[in-house]
Parts: sequence; C-alpha cells; structure tokens
Amino acid sequence: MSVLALQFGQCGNQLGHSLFRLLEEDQPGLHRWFVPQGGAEWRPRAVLVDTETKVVDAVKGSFQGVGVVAPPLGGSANNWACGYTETGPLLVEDVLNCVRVEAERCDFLLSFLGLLSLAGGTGSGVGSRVLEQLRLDYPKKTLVNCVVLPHPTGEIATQGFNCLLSLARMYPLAQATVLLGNAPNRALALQLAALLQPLPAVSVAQLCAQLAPHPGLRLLQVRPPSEDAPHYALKRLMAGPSQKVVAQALIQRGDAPLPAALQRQFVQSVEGVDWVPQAQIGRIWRTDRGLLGRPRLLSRVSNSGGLAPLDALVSDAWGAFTHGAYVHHYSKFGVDAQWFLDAFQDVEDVLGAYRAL
Ligand SMILES: Nc1nc2c(ncn2[C@@H]2O[C@H](COP(=O)(O)OP(=O)(O)OP(=O)(O)O)[C@@H](O)[C@H]2O)c(=O)[nH]1
Ligand SMILES: [Mg+2]
Repeated sequence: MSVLALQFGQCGNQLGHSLFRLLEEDQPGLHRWFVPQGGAEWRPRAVLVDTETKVVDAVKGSFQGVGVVAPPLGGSANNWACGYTETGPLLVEDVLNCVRVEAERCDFLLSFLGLLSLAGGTGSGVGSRVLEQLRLDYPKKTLVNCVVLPHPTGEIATQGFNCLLSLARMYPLAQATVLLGNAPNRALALQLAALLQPLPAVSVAQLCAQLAPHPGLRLLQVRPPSEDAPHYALKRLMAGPSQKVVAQALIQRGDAPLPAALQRQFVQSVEGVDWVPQAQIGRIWRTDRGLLGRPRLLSRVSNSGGLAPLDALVSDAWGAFTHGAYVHHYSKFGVDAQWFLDAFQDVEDVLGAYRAL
C-alpha cells in the first residue's frame, strides 16, 4: 500500500522535506512512504520537480536516490501560464519516467500524493501539466492533491490568477484536494501525517471514497490536530461556525479511545447534507498507535462549506481580470481571456456547489 509523493516547486519541495522528516520519525508507517534500501536504510518514495535548482539542492541531502527533475530554467516567473505551457512541457516526460521507475519498484503502488503551492508558477503550472499526464498514464490510481493557499494579504500579485487557473485544471484530476492554509511546514506536515498515516481498514483510496463521495465536492479541510484530553481536543476541533457537511471524520490516534458520549456528541453535532445517510457523514477512525511519540492525537478532516479563503482568491482574480491587470503576462504564453473565463466557470461550479449545500 505505497504512496508516491510528487513535490512541485519551492513550496512543494520544502513541505515534502518536512513531511518526510516527520514520517521517518514515525517508524511503523515506513512502508507506506519509504523504499527499503537494505539493512535499516530507507529512502523517501518521492519525485522532486522544480524549474530551478536552488530549493532541491537545499533539500536533496534527505532525498538520496530519489528522482529529481529540476533543470536550471530560472523558475516559472510566478506565472501559471509559463509553468503550464513553457517549462512544464520540457519536464513532463522526465517526471513521468521517474514515476514509472518508482511504480515498477513497488509491489503495489496504490496512490499518489501531490504537494505544491497554488500561488507560484511551478507548483501551479508545471504541477497542472504533470498531473494531467499522470492521470492519463495512471487512470485508476488515487491522487490526493495537497495544495497550499497563499497568505490572504497577497505576497504575489498574480497569486489569484495562478490559484484560479491551477485549481480549474487540477481539481478534476484528484480524488481529493486537501486545502492547506499557509502555515509553517512542520505544522502542515503534522496535519498531513495525522490524516495520512496508516489507519486500520482505511486505505488512502477508501479515505477519499468516504470523505469525497461526490465528484463535484472533493475539497477537504484539515484542522491542526490536538494532543489535549479528549473533551478539550474535541471542543477545539469542533470550534467555529457550523457548516453543512458532505462528510467528516474524526481520527483518533493513541491508547485513549474517545468516550462513547463524546463520540455521540461528534456524530450528532454534524449538520449533514440530506442526500448522504447520517451514519456516513460523521465517521470515527481509530488506531491504538499514537503519532510521532505523542501518546494521543485527535484530528478532524471535513468536506464541507466554509471556503472563504478560496472565495476571496477567486473574487480577487475576477477583479484583476475585469481590469485587465496582468492578463498580458498570461496571453504571451498563449493563455488568453477565454482560458480565464473557462477557469472562472469551472471553479465557480465547484464553489457554487459548496455554497448550495
Ligand atoms: N507553507 C509554505 N509556503 C511556501 C513555502 N515556500 C513558498 N511558499 C508559498 O508558496 C507561494 C509561492 O510559491 P512557490 O512554491 O515559491 O513557487 P514555485 O512553485 O516554486 O513557482 P516559481 O518560483 O514561480 O517558479 C507563496 O504563497 C509562498 O508563501 C514553504 O516552504 N512553505
Ligand atoms: Mg520557485
């Protein structure tokens, strides 16, 4: 039950670096993420992709023996169109060759994990291009795409466009898209480990099938996990405005099971959509194993409304588009107004489906 991570751009590679460091500490999950090298040696099962060398050079000490595709092209200029139409096509074949080598090494390659930021040019544009080809080459494999959103204040003038164009392309390719707010990598890596480390009877494919049962509603949000005593942990994880939920799971790791009364409280507190049976809306998954030396950890993942950061990004992008700002940077790579209009339509369809829950 192996997972292959595809790390794109600065953010994807730095987040992947943090994630694999955590996973290495958590020995029992090694087979899912690492390739045995003989003796006590393991190496991450990953492919590192970038359009410049700086970031992969900085992390590659932890990725000895891993496929790296990072020619010195000088980056993708914070521009989805550059990544998708110019640098991406130069890289895609080499990346897919690395994927094939990894797939042949696995007894059973079950799933892919994408790691990238939606805001830059490489993660968003090269990521879109490569994941499209990956979907064609591996039509039946599960892809969980973990995407980091930019800070709302806006570090990159074109981040709204890059988010829009890349979401429109990548959303249909993945069984689940995990939206990550921009936070320190170690915190994000812990959220991902709490979600994706092995759970009895819940493979990565089952996790997606149970949490994202409808193709039009495949966005997942993860709360930072809590080590507190169950009552406080649950309170913290359930805090915030209540949202209509398509599916949601509480993941308990460790030796202290959540008392039955709290389990009931969780299941009953979920306001589910009426077309999914109540019993399938609030799930509780449990393993006796703690995580990363923590004796207990409770986390929550939900597929629900409450997508304000994405709404804001798309609305910023619409504002910039209607003023014609920066559009010429995209049209010079062949991405004209019609691409934008199609992307607005596709992303609005998804956001509209969540608003209508
Ligand atoms: N959480 C987190 N965010 C990061 C990291 N590095 C970059 N970012 C965010 O990612 C966005 C920029 O994307 P990058 O990953 O730097 O861009 P890229 O994919 O390398 O694309 P180009 O550099 O344009 O070729 C911004 O929102 C940054 O805040 C990181 O290590 N962790
Ligand atoms: Mg970069």
